[in-house]
Amino acid sequence: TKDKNGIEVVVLRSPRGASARVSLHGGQVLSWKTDRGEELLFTSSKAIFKPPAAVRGGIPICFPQFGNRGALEQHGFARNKIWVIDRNPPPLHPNDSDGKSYIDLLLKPSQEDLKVWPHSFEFRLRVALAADGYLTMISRIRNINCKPFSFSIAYHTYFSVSDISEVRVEGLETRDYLDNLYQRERFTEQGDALTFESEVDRVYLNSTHTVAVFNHEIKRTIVIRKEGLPDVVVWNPWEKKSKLLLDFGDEEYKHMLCVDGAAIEKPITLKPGEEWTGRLELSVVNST
Ligand code: TA6
Repeated sequence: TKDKNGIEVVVLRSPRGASARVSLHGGQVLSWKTDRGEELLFTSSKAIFKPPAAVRGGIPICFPQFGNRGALEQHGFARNKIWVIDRNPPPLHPNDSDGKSYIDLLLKPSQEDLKVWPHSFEFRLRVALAADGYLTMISRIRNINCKPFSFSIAYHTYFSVSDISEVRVEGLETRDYLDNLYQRERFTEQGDALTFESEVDRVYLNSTHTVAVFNHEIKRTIVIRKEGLPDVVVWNPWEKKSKLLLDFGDEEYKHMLCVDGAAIEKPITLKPGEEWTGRLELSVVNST
């Protein structure tokens, strides 16, 4: 269906009333709600809905690169492309289908994509909503008989929070991270949980553990589990950077935090015919 902004969206619903809205533009999850109708993802009130460009918020897919190195646009082109519904996807494990409401999307390079990134790939994305409201995103990226290529990828996940000063993130203790505020220099996280008092723009490395985002004020904990995604991006632009973003309100940094399952430090290389799978599962516990 088309939503109020004229964007093609697919609505996933769980039997108990949880829901998710997935846009064909960019394969972007625009909304993920609990069975009580609470919106768990942040979307900027100044978001620009100009299909197929990515919308500020939700979960844009950063592929085939994260960041703005090299010839591609920032975070690659996948989030700015129209995806199609994949009517007969190659089978996934029954756990990824049984009892779930899901959609399969497919992105293949256009002629102009091949000019900037000359690799023939197929990117299959399954977004699935489980009966208990968990959201799962499974990416399967295949090299279609071309020379080996490498890519980095991130599910750029904007979580909605009541107030950033009420948020702490656990599961990244002792991890090394690349700090985008210091020319991607490498540091080691000493503290216990992460708390937020200023701009943060980091890629935590080799974190296979579960990551949890605690928002005390509203008694909500989001649990992030991932496979094939060793890194975790943590980003909050804070006040100064927010003012530089056209599609982001000056005060909105207080109500969002990006914690992204990603594979960035060690790009993934696929030989002809090889396929990579990356899986992200988001769940809410202790919700009010
Ligand atoms: O989260 C890391 C980051 O690269 C930040 O530096 C900031 O640029 C953010 O992504 C948003 O990027 P975007 O291209 O969506 O404005």
